[in-house]
Amino acid sequence: MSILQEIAENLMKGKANDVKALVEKALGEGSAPGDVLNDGLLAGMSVIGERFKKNEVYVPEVLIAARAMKAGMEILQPQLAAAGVEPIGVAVVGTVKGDLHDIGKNLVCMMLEGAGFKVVDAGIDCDPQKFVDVAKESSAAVIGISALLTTTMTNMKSVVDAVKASDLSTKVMIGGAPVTQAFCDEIGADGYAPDAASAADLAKSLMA
Ligand code: B1M
Repeated sequence: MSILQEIAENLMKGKANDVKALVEKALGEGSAPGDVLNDGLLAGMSVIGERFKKNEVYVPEVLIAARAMKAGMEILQPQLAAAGVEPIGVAVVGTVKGDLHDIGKNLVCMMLEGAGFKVVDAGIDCDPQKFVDVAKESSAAVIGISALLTTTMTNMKSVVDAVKASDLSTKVMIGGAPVTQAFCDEIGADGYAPDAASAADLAKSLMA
């Protein structure tokens, strides 16, 4: 097994310390930072994402894999910057106004990072203008909005409207337990994803 495959395997098992050590070793042995990212960390995270979609692994496994990815990224990030490796795009993610649930939103952030995005977490209870302002500041390609309550999902339309009224060309995707494709069509959002791994796929396709 190559060292990059070893990184992917250990990330899938959530072994943060081993991932960190393997990333250091791979860089020390001369692996390119972009290869360590794509064929090591992102390869492992993408398998976890697929397994999560198929209900073969659950939230805890995703969280520990994401923690291992973070550990590897701490070592890799400066090397990536030095090598001029850019994220595939910026995604701003937040929970809609009035809504304090953030576990699903955090999973979406992790999956987007695992797919190669730079993620700006706008937090919870975000009003429409906050999404617009953060997207402008970060030159975001995608805005992701999460809602867990039937009473707050309706606030997603205000975000879609605020983005349309601004000079942004940022795509808006939505998700969360009560949200559906029909609701997405109704409020004019650019896309709906039923789970965090699908959100990462959707974000990539919205950018394409
Ligand atoms: Co609340 N809560 N809660 N809650 N809570 C629910 C959502 C509820 C279904 C419980 C119930 O009654 N059975 C219910 C909503 C009913 C409804 O509207 N239909 C409810 C309620 C009513 C409330 C309060 C109003 C309770 C009260 O105070 N009377 C209150 C509201 C507070 C507020 O937000 N203003 C409230 C508060 C809370 C806590 C603070 C106690 C806590 C949140 C803690 C936190 O998030 N830090 C909490 C919790 C934990 C839950 C449950 C138990 C779990 C939610 C969760 O994290 N699930 C939930 C019941 C349940 O689901 N069993 C419930 C795990 C998470 C991984 O799933 O967020 O769905 P989820 O994310 C999924 C997908 O939906 C998707 O990807 C994720 C996984 O792949 N996804 C996206 C999510 N966002 C996405 C965005 C995307 C794409 C996909 O693109 C951008």
